[in-house]
Amino acid sequence: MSAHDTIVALSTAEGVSGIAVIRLSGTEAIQIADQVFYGKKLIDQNTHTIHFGTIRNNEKQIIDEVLVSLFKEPKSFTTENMVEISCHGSPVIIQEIIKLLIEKGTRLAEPGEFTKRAFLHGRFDLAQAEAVADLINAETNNARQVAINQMRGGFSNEINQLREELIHFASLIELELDFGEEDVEFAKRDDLKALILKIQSYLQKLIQSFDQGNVIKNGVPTVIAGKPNAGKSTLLNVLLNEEKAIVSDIAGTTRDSIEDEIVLGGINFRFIDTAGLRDTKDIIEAMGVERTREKMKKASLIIYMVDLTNTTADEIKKETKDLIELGIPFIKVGNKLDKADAELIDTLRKEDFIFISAKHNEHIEELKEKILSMFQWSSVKTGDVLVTNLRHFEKLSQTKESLDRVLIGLNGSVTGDLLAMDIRQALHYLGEITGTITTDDLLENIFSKFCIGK
Ligand SMILES: Nc1nc2c(ncn2[C@@H]2O[C@H](COP(=O)(O)OP(=O)(O)OP(=O)(O)O)[C@@H](O)[C@H]2O)c(=O)[nH]1
Ligand SMILES: [Mg+2]
Repeated sequence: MSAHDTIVALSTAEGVSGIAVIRLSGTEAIQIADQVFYGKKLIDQNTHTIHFGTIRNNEKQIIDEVLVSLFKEPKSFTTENMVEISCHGSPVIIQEIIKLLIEKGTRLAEPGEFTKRAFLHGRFDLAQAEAVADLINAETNNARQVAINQMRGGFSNEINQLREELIHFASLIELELDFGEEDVEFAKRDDLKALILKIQSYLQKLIQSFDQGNVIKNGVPTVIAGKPNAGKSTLLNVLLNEEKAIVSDIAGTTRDSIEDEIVLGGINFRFIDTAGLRDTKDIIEAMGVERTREKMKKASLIIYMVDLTNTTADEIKKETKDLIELGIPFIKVGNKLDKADAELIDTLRKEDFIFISAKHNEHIEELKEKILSMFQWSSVKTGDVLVTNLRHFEKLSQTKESLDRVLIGLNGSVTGDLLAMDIRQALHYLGEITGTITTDDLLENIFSKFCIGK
């Protein structure tokens, strides 16, 4: 099928709504719309105009009254002819209109196909196309801002420019190779080294931004862990402001993990309440404890909670040691402050504990501040460039590794052909980020994750 065949899809959400938008894109989009739209003749109208009329499946039967927006190539999202039909948001109307358009020669779009076409026609590069999906899926204001910064250019321009400079050197070195035995040096090694150092420092900045970018895009899985009865479920409920988990004074109440998300300081936290850690003969509880350990390993943050009325400094020392071995950042929380022993509190104060009463909602704000302080940065602003996409992060890291090898080669005066190989490799990885180099598999992988209609 040609890339220009005309595709159709509902671009607004499924279900009943005030208005729904059905989108068409392709060479024939306007002619096909003209066959079902009764009002003005669309083909004679200017681009970027809106027209009122009816959609009919024959001269007589009106399916709906609609507004049609026209976008003539190349001034559209996909750069192809596009028509957007705004109809009433009833699933029956939507279905009838799409059915009719398919009868007239369009086909149903695949997931992400509008964006894919925009990319293939050079409307934007691959990293920007991926940012479109991130923008739609943004769950916090920060995530929205990062996505829109990337969609509007982000690191694409810089990477493309650095890539161009590197290509220049690669071709000079390859030219040297053509001269074989003769001792020529077209590519000045000092200049090449300076360029690579410049690229490395830019890559390093981007790679480092992933820690923050990843948190902004994917949120922070935060496990609440500790012994049975410490008050973990009570804390989860207080944080969520909802009676989500069962609380009881029976040790071993929570068996499965229970989780939910809240936004704190512009970051999405997924709090995970878990079965209390202890050796138990109860098979189900033991499975729950195993699950807790799994969740802890995958967490980005652990809230380690102790029951101040039922623990000792020695016990805490041992548990903290286990946590340090796990290597995941954790916050130490002493619960049941209302009934706690003053002496124990004094001892733990030196250990950087936060004291709360989950049941009485005391010092919870302090705990929230502590949690946020683990991710301290100011909120994302227009123009800030952060890497949020794992694929980009991996490609950037691979580019950097290839360039590391070029630098080592330059310092050890390696032959031109080896240098050229590593430079080509770096160029390949850079090209994959912005999509100068793509494969069908890569595109399929990226766009299949989009929704239909985008
Ligand atoms: N006095 C006091 N009691 C509390 C506090 N927080 C929780 N509790 C009580 O401690 C008991 C255990 O609370 P849970 O939240 O079920 O404890 P848990 O850590 O989830 O326990 P498991 O699910 O068994 O691992 C309940 O009776 C709570 O009411 C507190 O701040 N002060
Ligand atoms: Mg519990």
